Amino acid sequence: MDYRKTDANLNRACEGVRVLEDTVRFDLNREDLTRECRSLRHDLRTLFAPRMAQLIASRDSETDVGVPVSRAAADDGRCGLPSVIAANSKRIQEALRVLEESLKGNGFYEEAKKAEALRFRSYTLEKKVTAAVLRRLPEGLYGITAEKFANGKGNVRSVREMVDAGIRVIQYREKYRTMKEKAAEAKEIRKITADAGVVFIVNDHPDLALLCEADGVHIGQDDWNPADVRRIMGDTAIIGLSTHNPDQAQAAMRCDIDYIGCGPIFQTFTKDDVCAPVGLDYLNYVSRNVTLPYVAIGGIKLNNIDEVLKYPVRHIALVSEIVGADDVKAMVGALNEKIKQFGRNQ
Ligand code: 3NM
Repeated sequence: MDYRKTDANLNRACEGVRVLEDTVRFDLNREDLTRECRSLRHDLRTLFAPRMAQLIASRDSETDVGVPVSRAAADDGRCGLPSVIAANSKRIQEALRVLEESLKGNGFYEEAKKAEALRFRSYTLEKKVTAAVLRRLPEGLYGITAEKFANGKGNVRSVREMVDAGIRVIQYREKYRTMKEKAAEAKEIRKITADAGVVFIVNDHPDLALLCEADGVHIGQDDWNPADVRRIMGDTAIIGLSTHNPDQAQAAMRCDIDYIGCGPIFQTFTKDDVCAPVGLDYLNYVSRNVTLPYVAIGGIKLNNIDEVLKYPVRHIALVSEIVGADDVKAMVGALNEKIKQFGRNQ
């Protein structure tokens, strides 16, 4: 048995799984996926547990000719969680293939088959973790277009200003334009957001979201069925659903969606068919009872955001206050300052 090679690849595979595990655990708060990663790591260690003494004894990192080669290699320029997950999944799979071949080459066919099964598990895990990462809503301010309240500015210009001001998620919401006009705007907004690495969500229209390759769709209670939207959009799209009371929040948790809207917190004149404000009571309920990410929305302004930030909210949408600001950058800066004061990530 080539213990030194086996030891290196066992460590490589386990380290790769750890990167996935800590991403789903600390970045995504996903207990189910944390459990799956842990179980894969555990089964891998168990497979080699009887040989642990020989593996450790064979270790000789100081004379490894691969160390200077790897040190001299250029940085691969990896950036963002999806590429970290992709790179580490490859690391796991490659290491498992080497382990499998080593076992086979030394006549341990049964164990080689187990290593192969672990490699197949890691393919599925990669798919699940990648989907979870892609479906994560960035924390902080959530920007939404509303041309009617943007002081004569078009939606595209509003988006450019919001993105330049550092907002990490933009929703295209436009009730007063034709589908043709919406398609043209959405495509332009996709380009701006993609260039800036900003998440782009389309309100109401899964077809439009697919057309312009948006990251997700936001729907209201009377729009599409969330399960139908999932079927249309696929496993890696973000789906958000507006909710206005505890029953809707509970129902939302049984759906395959990624966040809920929680509002209107205060009175708003931005949405035509909106219900009466549900106030901070509903936000309080959601913060204590809902396991999905939630976006506080409706009538939130610079002068009342403190009230909202007293709750453990991580996503806040302000429509008219941002798109209608004379200086969007200054407004976003002031709002982010408040968010920072309350110790929340931006
Ligand atoms: N959804 P403003 S309230 C788009 O309660 C939207 O689901 C709401 O605009 C909900 O920040 C709303 O200008 C409009 O009050 C929010």
